Amino acid sequence: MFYHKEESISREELNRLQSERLIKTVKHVYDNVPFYKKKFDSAGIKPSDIKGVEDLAKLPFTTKGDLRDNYPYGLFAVPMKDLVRIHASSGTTGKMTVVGYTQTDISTWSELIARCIVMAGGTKDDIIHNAYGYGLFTGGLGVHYGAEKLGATVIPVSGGNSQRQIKIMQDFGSTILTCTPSYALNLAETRKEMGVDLKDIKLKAGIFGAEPWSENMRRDIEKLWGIDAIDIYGLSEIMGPGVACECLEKKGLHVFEDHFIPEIINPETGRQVPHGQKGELVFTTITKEGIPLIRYRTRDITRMIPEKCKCGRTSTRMERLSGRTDDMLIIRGVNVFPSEIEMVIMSVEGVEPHYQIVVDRAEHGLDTMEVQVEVNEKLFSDEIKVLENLEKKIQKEIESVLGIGVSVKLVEPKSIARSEGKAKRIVDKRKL
Ligand code: DLL
Repeated sequence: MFYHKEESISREELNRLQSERLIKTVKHVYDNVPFYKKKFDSAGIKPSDIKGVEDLAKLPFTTKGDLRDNYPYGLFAVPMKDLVRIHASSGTTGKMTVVGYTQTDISTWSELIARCIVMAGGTKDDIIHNAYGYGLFTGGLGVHYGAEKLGATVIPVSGGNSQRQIKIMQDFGSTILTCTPSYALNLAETRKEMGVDLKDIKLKAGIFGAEPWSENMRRDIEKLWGIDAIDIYGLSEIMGPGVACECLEKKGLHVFEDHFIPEIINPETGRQVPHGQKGELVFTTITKEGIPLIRYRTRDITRMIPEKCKCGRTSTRMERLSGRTDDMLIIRGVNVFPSEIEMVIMSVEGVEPHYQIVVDRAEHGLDTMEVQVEVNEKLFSDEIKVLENLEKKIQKEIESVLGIGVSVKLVEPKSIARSEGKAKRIVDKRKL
């Protein structure tokens, strides 16, 4: 087992390293980004007030709104001539968020991805089938450079053209698949349709992320491909993929704390929650040059796992994401996370892992939620009674988890649009 040297250091050593890097980063942004100087000044904070990680909470938060207000380059901390790459994420609303990388940033990022591949059991002998989208999205190029850094062979196939993907996998001998979990399911379906036998595919692992998925979906993907499915997390503002990643224990994602300091806060009060409790994930980058971010509010919800991991790495782990503060649907006043619905759907025999949640507001003003779930061919050709009973069963289970009424509609196989990148699970027709 290979560890990067920072992965098994003691808490004290890590603390020292983080403090040193934090102090440097705070000074760097204060001196080079007018936005931070203004923000720190108005909060009455000087860089010299930050003596180590224990002072982190004195610093103000940064939000996606700040990035948008300073579109495109306002938060960059180095002159453009020092940047070698730009990425951007479109998001669902408004302006893109734009990030820039120096040569050192690209090198750090690549090293982190290399560490992720190793955590998934990969080595330089692997053939990485990279089906994350190439372009402004960080998934494609991020994984690409990391795979090369490890010395593995990367196939830059990008997303789409699923039949060709399967042919390439078969002919080129891909051993590790990297893409979104929904695309891994989509590809599994294509493989079956093409009649390609699993024994002609050499995949042994997959590194999946960029969208929420559940433990049950992991089980499905592992079975469909005969692989270890590893969860990778990241966001373009902080770096891209490779902010945290699971090891083969598959018990939460190790955060690369030598580069990013995580905090969990109560999204309403902004205060840190006790260790182990759920809340909003906040990151401070401590080695980034191009666009360092201080206490960046990710809007992602998770908790830190206090226990040590069996793999031997000493870094803290975060639980698989349970949703986003802005993905949370408020249905008739009740907070609903799509992940809770997914958990139920994926535990039912005979339904496919393809679903969509349609939210609307009825004329009388009440919110309605319909969960559309695909069934497999066999079930679909069954008696109507069987389908009705299954609909009722799923409805009851979702209702008992959420505590509100929903309607469930079983739909034909293949009727829900397949994704080649991030899946669109929620259709909110309400005009809020
Ligand atoms: O999705 C970076 C990435 C690429 C991560 C490839 C993993 C693999 P953004 O487009 O900026 O960056 O979207 C970031 O996606 O805040 C989460 O809400 C969500 N997300 C990312 N990874 C996971 C994951 C990339 N493993 C946003 N589980 C984040 C759940 C995830 N959600």
